[in-house]
Amino acid sequence: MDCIFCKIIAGDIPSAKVYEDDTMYAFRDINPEAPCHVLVIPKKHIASMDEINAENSGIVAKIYEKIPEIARLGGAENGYRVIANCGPDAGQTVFHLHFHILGGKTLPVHLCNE
Ligand code: DGP
Repeated sequence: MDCIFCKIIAGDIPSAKVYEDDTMYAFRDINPEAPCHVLVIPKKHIASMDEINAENSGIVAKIYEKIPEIARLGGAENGYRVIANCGPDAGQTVFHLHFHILGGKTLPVHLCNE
């Protein structure tokens, strides 16, 4: 499958790993927008939030259970924000479900740029 994040999971594209288990892989974003900018992805290919269903939502639950630990491993000691962009209006550029964890500084309070 021609998916850049599947290639990262397979080790075909190098990445800065923060955490890994049987279900998920977490690594540093190539264009960090904060001192801690980690992406958490399921090892199973799920294209976006739109593809979450009763069959695969357990994977998402496991990711959310692990996010506090991954955030701390990534360097967010004083809070963090979790973002999942879905579709063109949200600016999703990689169509493999991913959760951005941002922290390590005081983040702007607004939820979008306008
Ligand atoms: P989104 O806009 O939510 O689809 O964000 C995709 C993110 O993926 C973006 O912040 C940059 C990151 N990214 C894209 N390609 C690579 C890559 O090859 N390596 C790493 N570490 N991050 C990547």
